[in-house]
Amino acid sequence: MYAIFLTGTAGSGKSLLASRLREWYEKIEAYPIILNLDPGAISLPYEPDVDVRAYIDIEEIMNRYSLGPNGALIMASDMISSKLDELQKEIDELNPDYLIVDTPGQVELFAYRASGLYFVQELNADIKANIFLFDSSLISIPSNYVSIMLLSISIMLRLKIAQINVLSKYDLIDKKFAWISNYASLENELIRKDDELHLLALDLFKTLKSNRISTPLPVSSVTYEGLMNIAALLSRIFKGGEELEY
Ligand SMILES: Nc1nc2c(ncn2[C@@H]2O[C@H](COP(=O)(O)OP(=O)(O)OP(=O)(O)O)[C@@H](O)[C@H]2O)c(=O)[nH]1
Ligand SMILES: [Mg+2]
Repeated sequence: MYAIFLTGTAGSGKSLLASRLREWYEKIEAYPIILNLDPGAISLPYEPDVDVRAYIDIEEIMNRYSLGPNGALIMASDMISSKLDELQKEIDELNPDYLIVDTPGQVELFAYRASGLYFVQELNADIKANIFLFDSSLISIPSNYVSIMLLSISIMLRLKIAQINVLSKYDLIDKKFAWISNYASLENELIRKDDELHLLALDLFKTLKSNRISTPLPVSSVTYEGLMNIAALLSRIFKGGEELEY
């Protein structure tokens, strides 16, 4: 079984992409399942096959510990690792080819606290990969694009598994932002501005480039653009490209 984690800032499109990936793998006649690992999810654009909400109830935590929604979310995220055995048992009984893991909206609660990290490390799967979503709607100028790239590097350094960066909601991008999927034009945009912060952004960008951190893959879960490219990259990570012809 291969595990695919979906991480990214709140509202970046993790849950909808989870459902699109499940559709994709079903289409190629593999057996994918989705694990919803977001205890705070109120409504999801798919029916989860395994659901952490069966074990962690935010409302109950709020009532029992007299917590507000934010405190309860932190506590719920910290409880995820303690439910690994139960979740793993459900997953193993289903015995999928691909496990798609939809993580909590607040990426810091998942990737920067011990519980989420423990879950990623201890989940039993042959190979694990992380898809990090850059939300297109947060990127309007080159320097905030660099700042989101740094967030993705930070997650990569935390989770220490193969990572694919994705530019989500690509259908919403103003196509005049050509620099968004092209390193050479991004560098030109950064050079054209000459205030101090743009110089800092330019320096950081050069570091990313020299470390061969690639530009995020443009993807839309609405038009399905780019979905095949994600699947091809995942296939390369998992099997060295066997499924590329699909
Ligand atoms: N136009 C467009 N909208 C999208 C796309 N992907 C997601 N959305 C919309 O963006 C909103 C958030 O999507 P979700 O999939 O719930 O995002 P999420 O990262 O799971 O959100 P949280 O779990 O709440 O952090 C929803 O209204 C989606 O319909 C996309 O590719 N294009
Ligand atoms: Mg979600």
